[in-house]
Amino acid sequence: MKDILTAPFMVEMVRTTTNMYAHGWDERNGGNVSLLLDEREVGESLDAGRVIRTLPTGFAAPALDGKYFLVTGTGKYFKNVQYAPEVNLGIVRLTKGGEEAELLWGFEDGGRFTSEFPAHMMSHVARLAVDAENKVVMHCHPANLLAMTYVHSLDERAFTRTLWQMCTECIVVFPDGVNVLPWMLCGTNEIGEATAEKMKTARLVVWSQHGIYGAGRDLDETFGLIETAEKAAEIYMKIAQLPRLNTITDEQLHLLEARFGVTGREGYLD
Ligand code: 2HA
Ligand code: ZN
Repeated sequence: MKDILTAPFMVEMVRTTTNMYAHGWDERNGGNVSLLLDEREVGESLDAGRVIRTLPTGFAAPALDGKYFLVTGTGKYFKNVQYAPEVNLGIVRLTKGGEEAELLWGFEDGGRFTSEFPAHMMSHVARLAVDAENKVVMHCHPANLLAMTYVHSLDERAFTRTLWQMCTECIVVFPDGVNVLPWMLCGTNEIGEATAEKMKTARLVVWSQHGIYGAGRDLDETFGLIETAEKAAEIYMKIAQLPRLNTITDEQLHLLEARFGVTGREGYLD
């Protein structure tokens, strides 16, 4: 049996959560990440027949029955993941149509998965229906995106267009744009369902006055997606109160579409 702490998925998860903390996106216990694992990968370093504990999830997700996830723990600090992955992270297998999670590794202090588990699992279902390669759901609290939700219209087209105009690369990195939820109570099935609904049409979903969700095929890509949107929001927050003399025009955004072989969200460009 291989050492699970050196498994590529574990190393990447530790590096990514550490980096998210370093970026200031995950103060205290803020943020959560879930990574869909390959059964074969898990089997190389774990006896999948040995269930440590069974945890109720409080929702159904039949599409994820039998699937394995590496996930951050509730109340845990990203700052600490690198020093004690076996306490701050856990590997679970969903059973009973997603209503139960079998803990196979981690949460060694008796902990459990993130309070945002519903939003994560429901978002995995939504993204997998659009992209069979999707593996990651990532949530964090980047300051500029959050700040933007106080001063910018929450209209999804307007919000997306503003971000696209802030850096040349934005439309290339997230042509599907950014969907936006109004403020909602976090940690509930309701916000989970609302997030998953928004995930059907975009890989980024802003939670107003709270943070952002990103989805992607690996941890690096998903981190980069949020990083790019947050950079654009940072530029916006720097210039929002200044007279704007120049911008990236829709004509230029169309040139980027052609050059990089992407298509911006239908109806978002004039
Ligand atoms: O506490 O970020 O949304 C973790 C969170 C909740
Ligand atoms: Zn949060």
